[in-house]
Amino acid sequence: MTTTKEAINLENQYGAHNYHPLPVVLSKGDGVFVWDPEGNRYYDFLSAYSAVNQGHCHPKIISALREQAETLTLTSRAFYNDVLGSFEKYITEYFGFDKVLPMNTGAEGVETAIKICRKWAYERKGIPENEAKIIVCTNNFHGRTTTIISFSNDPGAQRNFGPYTPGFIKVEYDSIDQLESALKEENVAGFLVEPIQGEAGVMVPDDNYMRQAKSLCEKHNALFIADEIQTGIARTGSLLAVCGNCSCEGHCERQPATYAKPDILILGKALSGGVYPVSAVLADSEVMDVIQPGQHGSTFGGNPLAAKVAIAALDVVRDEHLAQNARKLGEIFRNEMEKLKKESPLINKVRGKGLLNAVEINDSPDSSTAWDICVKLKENGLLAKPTHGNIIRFAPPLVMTEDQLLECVGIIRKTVLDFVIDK
Ligand code: IF1
Repeated sequence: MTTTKEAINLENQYGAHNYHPLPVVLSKGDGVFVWDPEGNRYYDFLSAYSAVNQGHCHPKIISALREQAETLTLTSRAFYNDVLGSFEKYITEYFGFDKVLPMNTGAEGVETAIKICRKWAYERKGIPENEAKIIVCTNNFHGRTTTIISFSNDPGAQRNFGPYTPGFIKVEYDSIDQLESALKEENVAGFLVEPIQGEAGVMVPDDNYMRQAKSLCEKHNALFIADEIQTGIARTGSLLAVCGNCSCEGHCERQPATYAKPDILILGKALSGGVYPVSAVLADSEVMDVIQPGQHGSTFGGNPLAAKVAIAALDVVRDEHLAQNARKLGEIFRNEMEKLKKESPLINKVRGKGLLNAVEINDSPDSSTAWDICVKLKENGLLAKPTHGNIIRFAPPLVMTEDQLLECVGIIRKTVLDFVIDK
């Protein structure tokens, strides 16, 4: 067994330094818990950035993985396979769309959505070739490919990766006025947006932002593209964050007024319960049918192993009522953090939806305070990591019980109240 020290040294010596992990090594995961090589147990409050909504190594998902892995893993799309069609039927009915284009990573899903949107603009909207513009938001995070970072405003993600892909217009997040004026520009093909900006620090927009954005896109014949890679799959207390306040757990026939159905929906992360890379782009036929044979794909996209795992992962979300649990526990968590805010000068703001939450620490984003608090949290048995300096994201697996959540609130409370900023 590799010790914590050995594992860290090996990564430092042989791995690219593209991350700065918290000083903890994980060697086992089960449900809401992870363990280090020395057997210390931690509550996981990051959930692999919301990829393990169903909990680590969920038995139903693992047995689907194991069974398919011993049968047929990869065929390429040069041939049909006996799992993909069933998955495509299942996921399109589950989310209420005509068609799905299966990929692997979230960034590939976003790139796929951008290509579909542009192709639709040229072939259905009649925008002149190579003139399509897609509106994006400031402080967005949609992945790390060259095109995606071309429309990032995070210098760390963008600098020295040029030349950049053109064709993107930036507007302020949660600003309907700026979106409306951008939609009036010529050659606008679509609007790509996170229903809640995760990496930016769990920025929750106005309740009506998604619905208003959708209707503005309809008015200006532009595609409304929702990146639910992090907010989807029950994380924010409903099946999708664009469901608004509906506590739906599967495609709801009610189509409540709060539901801002995207023209293109992008899913990833928890679509596989963190067991295998699976992403998917869903759209109705009038959009999806712009893609014809030979125009898009990937070696692993739609492989039988991914398809089987994703079916099991979505079953778990529905069977275990994870959206309802996320909604209930999220309210408790934010209430408890608001109480802690009254007791500690360290906490500036509390925000989030469902079990995607963040606490803003009352110190400069350039300070190490949030990081130092996370190191202390680790010592007290809970793993979380700051995003953007002074904001700590708290996102446990959605299978957590209320008792476990309250125990974690106790750990956070103790850690924050005992914490002394060393200047
Ligand atoms: C890293 C962030 C989170 C995403 C949204 C697309 C993707 C992501 C809304 C791309 C991925 C991951 C990437 C990972 C850390 C994590 C992250 F901090 F980077 F921004 F969650 F907030 N759209 N987010 O959140 O999906 O290609 O990674 O499968 O790159 O460090 P991917």
